[in-house]
Amino acid sequence: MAPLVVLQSSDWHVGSALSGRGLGLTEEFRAKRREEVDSAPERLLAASREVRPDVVLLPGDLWDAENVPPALFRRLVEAFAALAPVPVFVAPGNHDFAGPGGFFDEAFLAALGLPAWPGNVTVFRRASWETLPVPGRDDTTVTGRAFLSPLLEAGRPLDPPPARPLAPYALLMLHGSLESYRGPDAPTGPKRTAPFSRAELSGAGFSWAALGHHHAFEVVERLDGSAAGAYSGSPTGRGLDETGPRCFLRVTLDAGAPPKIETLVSDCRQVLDVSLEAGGRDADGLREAALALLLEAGATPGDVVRLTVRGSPAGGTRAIHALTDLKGLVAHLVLRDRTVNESEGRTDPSTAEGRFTLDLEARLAAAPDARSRRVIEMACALGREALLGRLPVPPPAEDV
Ligand SMILES: [Mn+2]
Repeated sequence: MAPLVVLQSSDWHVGSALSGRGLGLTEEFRAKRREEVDSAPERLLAASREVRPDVVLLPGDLWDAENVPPALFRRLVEAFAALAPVPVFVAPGNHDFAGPGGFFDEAFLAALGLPAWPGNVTVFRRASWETLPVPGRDDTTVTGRAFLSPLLEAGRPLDPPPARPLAPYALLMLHGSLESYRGPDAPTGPKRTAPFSRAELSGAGFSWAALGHHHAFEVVERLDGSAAGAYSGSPTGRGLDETGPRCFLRVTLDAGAPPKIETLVSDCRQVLDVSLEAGGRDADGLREAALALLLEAGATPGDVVRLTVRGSPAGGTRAIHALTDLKGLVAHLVLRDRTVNESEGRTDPSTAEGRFTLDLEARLAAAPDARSRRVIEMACALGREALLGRLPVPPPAEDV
């Protein structure tokens, strides 16, 4: 039996606006990054030429919203057609759901004069599990299902699991929330959809599960420690919930051996979110510490970085001003000042500064939400600067 090579990716979210993500991207850079997000189909094609897979698995969220421009859909199907004769399987997720009148609807495509899905692509269009053969591999099947709407699904897709087909290589595609997932985009409460547990996935008995929905690369292990499946994660970092290296997965299945998982770099830059403790440093000290931090985080000139400074710098040192020079080191640097000026008598009620600080700290403690807290923090920092006789410098605009 020949080994089976799978190329896996998901959660491209092409057509993402990339606004309101707390990165304050310039218009020019945002346009560039949007084009990078939208070029996922071409990058998958390039990866496929390197990997030479037997099958490509795409478990959902290829586009971000139903109103994705037709031009982006066209790019997608053109890249898929160029993958031929490699068979491609798509299991629509909650963003690219397979509802009537959408891009998975052949009649809708014909009416709009858009290209049909190429012959090498198989789309799961039903909400119930379905098992299909893999063209050219009579030892392999793919079992999948589709989201038919963007609504969250509370039902457990693997309880009970679909019947494990008899084929030696039985692949599963599942768009949903692994309950133990711990990535930065891990859902809290109701954002969870089609939930399943590690035990349910292991128990379903498939050779490999290609998972979509969560955006960080994460392998799900069986109870014996071998890999049952993985989230490849999104191939392009779009925000602070998609930090670090991004990848496509090459998975090799070989008879009884555990699956071999290799990552292929899928993004030309990364989003990094790092935090610096001011630790009483002056401007030079802060710059030096920030440089060391960026180096340690693996920042490269193409990256998008948010650097938050916390704690207390040396008296009179303004962290943001000290670090502005670093902006040239990466493609986009967001500086966040969360420092507190711990001067003596900071909360001494016999001084104006002390009374002001105590009053604002009381308001801070009673603030109803994160936005109000942030507004009070800024008022406190600027007001104290003014009371100390220093020119208050408003911080750069930020998404609260
Ligand atoms: Mn997604």
